[in-house]
Amino acid sequence: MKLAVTCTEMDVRKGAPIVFRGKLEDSFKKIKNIGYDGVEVHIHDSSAIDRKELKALLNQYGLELTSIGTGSAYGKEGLFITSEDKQIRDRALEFLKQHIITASEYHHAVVIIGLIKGKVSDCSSKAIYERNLIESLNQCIEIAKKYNVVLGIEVLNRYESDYLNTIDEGLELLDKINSEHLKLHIDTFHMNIEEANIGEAIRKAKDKICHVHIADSDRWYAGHGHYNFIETIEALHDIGYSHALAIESLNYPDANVSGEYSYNYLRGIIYERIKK
Ligand code: LER
Ligand code: MN
Repeated sequence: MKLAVTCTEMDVRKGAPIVFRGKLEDSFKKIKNIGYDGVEVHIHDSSAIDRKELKALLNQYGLELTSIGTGSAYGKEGLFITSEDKQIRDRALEFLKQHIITASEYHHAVVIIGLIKGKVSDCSSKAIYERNLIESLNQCIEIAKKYNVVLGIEVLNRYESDYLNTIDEGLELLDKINSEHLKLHIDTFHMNIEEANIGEAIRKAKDKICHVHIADSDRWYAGHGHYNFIETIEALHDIGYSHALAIESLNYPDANVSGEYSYNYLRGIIYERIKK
């Protein structure tokens, strides 16, 4: 299991769960010094970034790109892939396509489909929402297949999304779509709210999990709250999960302290419990 941490060059609000902000090079330097294996970069518009420069920076600091956060298209521009307005839907899909192209240069850089999937309440009915969701996901999958990228649909808590709140619901959706290019992306903060038995839910999902977000129960760094990380890490180990645990927490009291605490706390559990 690898440890990664979120970072972005976007202007994000203080309480957003992204740890390192500001110039990527400065963040990468600090992230590497802490000991992390990789980074999850939150990008607004992938077509506007210098992909070569991103790759060069990652190589320079020996960091893996584990995932791309895509939610700002929804947050900043109101774009979502279930919209009944075809123009909005197509623009959201184009954003995802550009992220897929960015991800295609890396071994396992998951393109996250979280907030960009939109909400049932943004549509006139649940049936329309589901129809649009499946249609759009299938379009994304075609592109992901072409570029050999995995899409991770994120299971979010009920206060942030009115659709896909539990791993079970995620598995039901995957059954309907059935593609190796669409898997589940889980998040400890959301699981803490929604899952009756987190270990059991993870074990049930098996190889359908492609990415994991980490924050404690209060969304601070791992170790600050009362989330049972031992249970989650043991369950992930049991299902052979070998990808990243990416810290997506508040950066309180500051990015360095928060990044360092999460790293040390999780490294300790991984070392003690799974001897790696
Ligand atoms: C995004 O990964 C997420 O977990 C949401 O709660 C948005 O912040
Ligand atoms: Mn998340």
